[in-house]
Amino acid sequence: MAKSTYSAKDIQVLEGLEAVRKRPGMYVGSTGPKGLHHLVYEVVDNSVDEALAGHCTSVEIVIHADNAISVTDNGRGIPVDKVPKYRKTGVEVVLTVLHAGGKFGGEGYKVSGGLHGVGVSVVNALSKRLDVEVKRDGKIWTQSYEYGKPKGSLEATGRSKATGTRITVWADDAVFVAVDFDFDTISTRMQETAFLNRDLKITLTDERELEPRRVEYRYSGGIVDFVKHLNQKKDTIHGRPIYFDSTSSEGEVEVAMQWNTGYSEAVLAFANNIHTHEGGTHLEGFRSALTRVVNDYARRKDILKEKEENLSGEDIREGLTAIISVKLIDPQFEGQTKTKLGNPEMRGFVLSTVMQGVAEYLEEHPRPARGIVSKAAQAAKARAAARKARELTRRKGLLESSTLPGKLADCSLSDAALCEVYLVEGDSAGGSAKQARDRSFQAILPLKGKILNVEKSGLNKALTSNEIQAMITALGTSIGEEFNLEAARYHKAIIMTDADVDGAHIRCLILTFFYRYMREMIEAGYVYIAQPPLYKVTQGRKQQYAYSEKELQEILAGLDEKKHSIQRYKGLGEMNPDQLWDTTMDPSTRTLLQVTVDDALAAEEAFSDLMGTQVEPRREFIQRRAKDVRFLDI
Ligand code: 0RA
Repeated sequence: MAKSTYSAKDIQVLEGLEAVRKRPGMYVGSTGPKGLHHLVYEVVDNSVDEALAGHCTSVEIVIHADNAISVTDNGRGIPVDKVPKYRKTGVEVVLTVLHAGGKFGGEGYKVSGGLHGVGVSVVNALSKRLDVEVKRDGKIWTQSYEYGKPKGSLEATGRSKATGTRITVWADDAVFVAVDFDFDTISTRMQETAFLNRDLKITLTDERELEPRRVEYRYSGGIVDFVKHLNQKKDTIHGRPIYFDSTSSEGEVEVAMQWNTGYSEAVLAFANNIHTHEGGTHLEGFRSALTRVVNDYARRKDILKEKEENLSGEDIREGLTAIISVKLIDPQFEGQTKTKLGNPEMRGFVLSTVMQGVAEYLEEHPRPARGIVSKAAQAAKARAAARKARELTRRKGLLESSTLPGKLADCSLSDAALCEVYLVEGDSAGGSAKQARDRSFQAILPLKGKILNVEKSGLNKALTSNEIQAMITALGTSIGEEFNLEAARYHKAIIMTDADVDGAHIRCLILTFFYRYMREMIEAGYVYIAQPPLYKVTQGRKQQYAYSEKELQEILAGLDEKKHSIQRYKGLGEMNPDQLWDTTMDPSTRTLLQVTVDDALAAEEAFSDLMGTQVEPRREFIQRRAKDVRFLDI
């Protein structure tokens, strides 16, 4: 009996690839830059799985001149012999069967089931070409694919004693909005991966420039180095990060933690290298253990008196930077973005590990232990004071929009979705903006000088600032625990500051305020930065505006010989209301930058560079980035 050469399995494979190409967003999130970069992470994750299994020490990523990406590892190499169930080579199964990753050789932890872990076959389906090279069994094996389909069979094309896999992909420009990769985006992510996999060497090379850019990450301290890196520009309470780990039948857990003198909490939880943004059982276990242990210790050492209340978890975590990394065989990812760990067994496992690890540390390091407890006690006092201040201001109606600030020139429409408020630096620019605006939907709130630095001052002090109160009441959402996005009076809050260093500073202060107390405004996409022009070029009666140096050069190149003049706008005040409307406020012609907080890690770094207690990073940062506000658009 002749077997059909075209089996049911083949049809399944083709249908699978078709499904991916029909709905790429379902598999990689989007067809924008985020989805495109997922392709890279997906391929890299497979190499990292080899590292997790203990068979791979190095991953090399190259962005080639034509935007192809290759990922090379020194793992075992994808199996080249036939997998009976599919009557195809292991290579072809991995590259064409959806979710094949764990179907054979499925032992060990895998980055599967989450946002990634959709399998390299998805990458293959979304690539106009993919080349694979495997070194295994003394040979070099190669095969090429187009749009997910093999162009020929896997062939031995050379000899090698080494083992490993190289996958090179050319993303399909008919699927993705654009196929150019961003070095910094990949680099940041690879650094994170390197921190999470102690001693794994990851290199990234960009061959698109004449002078190739290259970074190499390898951390012998693993997540301890990660915590040091996050706290690098902060003043810490104790010398070395606390570290402990544990392995059981449930899996592995590793924790590194260190307090700094700041007010924010940066506890990042990972499961099988995936950043679990939405938290989950491992984070719950960590939090309850920490709260219990620190309170137990404080009571036992009589730092917390009998009549005093327990320290709250929030108070204990103020200024804490920590990484919790768990590895488990069968991770369950839940939540809206599938970044919440669901495995119930992780709660108790992490809890008991953290209880023991932290208790031991506190017992053995009495001096840092006192520092940690007294920091928490201070936080508790500050929080109580802030609550009082808030109650006081609320009683006075200051946080409610029933009494709008006197300086606010409100708009007449009441549908928040249509309304915008300009937060304008200085009374004089505020005056121009008031004259320029379309009062039906544009409100103006002038802010005086430097608003208070909220990172340094803490909530209760921030609340006593008139400028901050004016912003809160105008925006209508209240702040912190009482924040309510639905109460927002405007769906656009547009920060408009001068195009100089002071302007950049004030912009950052306002953004820090949003970041710390109204983060949901940023997440909802309600926060924007206005883009006033830098130059006006006048020739005869014709005026043109330039928003960057490059635009200025382009305008100048287009001018004929006649005399022209260039005016450099240093402040908004130098424009008359008509000019301000035309260049910066007219929705049909203006450009607004939408502020997004996508990468909490980078944002945390940017904000503490700018706003932390150390002065030097701040100066450097402002000098480096004063002209470029796009750094926030991450
Ligand atoms: C299936 C089974 C085995 C390894 C791999 C896949 C594998 C896949 C990729 C993708 C990129 N690099 C990779 N390295 C390995 C186990 C092989 C064995 O048991 O020898």
